[in-house]
Amino acid sequence: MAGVGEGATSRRQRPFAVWVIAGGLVYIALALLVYTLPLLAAIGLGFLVLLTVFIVLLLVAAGFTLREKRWAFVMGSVTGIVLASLFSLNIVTSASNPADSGFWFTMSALPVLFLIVLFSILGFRNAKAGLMQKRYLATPASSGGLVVVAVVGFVVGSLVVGMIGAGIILRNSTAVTADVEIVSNAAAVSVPYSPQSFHVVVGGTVSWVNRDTVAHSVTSALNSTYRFDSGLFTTGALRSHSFPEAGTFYYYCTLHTQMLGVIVVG
Ligand SMILES: [Cu+2]
Repeated sequence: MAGVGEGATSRRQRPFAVWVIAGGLVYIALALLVYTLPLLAAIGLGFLVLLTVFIVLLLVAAGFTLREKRWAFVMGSVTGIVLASLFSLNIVTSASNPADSGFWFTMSALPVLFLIVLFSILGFRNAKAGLMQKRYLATPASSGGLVVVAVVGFVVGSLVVGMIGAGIILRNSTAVTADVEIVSNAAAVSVPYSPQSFHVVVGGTVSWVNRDTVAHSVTSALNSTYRFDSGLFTTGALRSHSFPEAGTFYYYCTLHTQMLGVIVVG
């Protein structure tokens, strides 16, 4: 029973820094789950396993961070940084477009990761002497608390501005017309590029507009003798390509390889 009493005492005395790190890690784990759940139908089993591994690693690191284990400080930061680098392509396209479904995730998870790494480095360096010895790690009424408030303020601000921007982008994008539309929820439907087959004369230009809330590409099929690649483009964005020779050209999306379309030239 002595152990229970001890636990209650140490919980009350836990330094502010470990709450910031553990809270941040739990936030990223939950946000990752919420962000990827609607995409589950479109992603493969391998990705699902990877996702589960990351969520478990984040939660384990959070738990042991609360116990002020030095290795947990390292584990949490490294897991977060590896996760960010794996998603770097999505992060760039999501952050550039508030109408992208990943915008909220990127704009909240990245600043939170910054806090995790910052407090983990400081926590690791001060773990031997004890985190309570440094005021900025021990209590929110310190420079450490100010940094957290500033970052949370930045996140809330960018999400509010993003919501306003997303409304404007979505309203404007309905006015944009193109030959082929990338439809809403494209990664999960049977006809992602509509019309799936588009006919154009030799030398003609085909345009695509993205009406989905995630980035996609228009990229020639791997076995195609004629290569073209739009690169990733997000909600409301337009891409076009001219076809100088006759033929049947299949294309797909580099992010969602099951998305297929075809251009018939001639
Ligand atoms: Cu795609």
